[in-house]
Amino acid sequence: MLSQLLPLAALAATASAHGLISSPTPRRPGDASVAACGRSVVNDITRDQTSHVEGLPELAAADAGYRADACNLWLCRGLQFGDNAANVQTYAPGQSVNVRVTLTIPHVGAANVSIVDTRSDTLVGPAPLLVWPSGYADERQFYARQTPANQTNFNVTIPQDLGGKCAVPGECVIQWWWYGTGARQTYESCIDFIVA
Ligand SMILES: *[C@@H]1O[C@H](CO)[C@@H](O)[C@H](O)[C@H]1NC(C)=O
Ligand SMILES: *[C@@H]1O[C@H](CO)[C@@H](O)[C@H](O)[C@H]1NC(C)=O
Ligand SMILES: *[C@@H]1O[C@H](CO)[C@@H](O)[C@H](O)[C@H]1NC(C)=O
Ligand SMILES: [Cu+2]
Repeated sequence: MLSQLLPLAALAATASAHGLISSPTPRRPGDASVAACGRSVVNDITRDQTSHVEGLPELAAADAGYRADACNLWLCRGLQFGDNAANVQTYAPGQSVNVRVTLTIPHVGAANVSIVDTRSDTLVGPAPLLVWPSGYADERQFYARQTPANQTNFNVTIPQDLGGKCAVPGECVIQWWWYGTGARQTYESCIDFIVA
């Protein structure tokens, strides 16, 4: 992984960076996100696409453009489907999907990958697709270049039964979620998809 090859000086230059899905293309900010979350939040995410959620609610609350009914910062950091309609993946039930994550600064903690109903912010399917209850992005492993490869390159299996959900673009995302326990920072990155 590129970031693991960077010298420490280069890491220091990106000190606010932490993690993001790198493949498939994750949700990105745009005009629809500005309309829902306000420009302050979108500027913050644009400056550092890998940064955490904490701090965004305060930015949003102080921004007249923030619409609490349209922007849930705890789901995909508030990023909206409207900016990402060109990046909807189509998967079949039972399909194995390869996901790559870029970790640039570690904070050991818990992580998971889930299918989420974007309207209700609830889990879709029988269980999260993957769970790391602890030990994700461990600083000691990271700086020794020993982060287990399966933390940043893994396959998830689309469940056979999603209860009829995820047929319409924007309805569901695959969300990668990571919480650095000591740092108290939450990272979220989302893939738009439908099942067909
Ligand atoms: C999984 O992710 C959700 C957010 O989508 C979070 O609230 C939950 O605590 C996580 N569970 C674990 C076991 O990490
Ligand atoms: C990930 O890789 C580690 C070894 O680096 C292994 O111990 C662990 O079982 C693997 N986890 C999964 C979910 O494949
Ligand atoms: C993901 O699945 C593909 C296709 O089955 C396989 O070649 C690859 O090794 C898998 N990757 C991981 C990280 O398990
Ligand atoms: Cu941090």
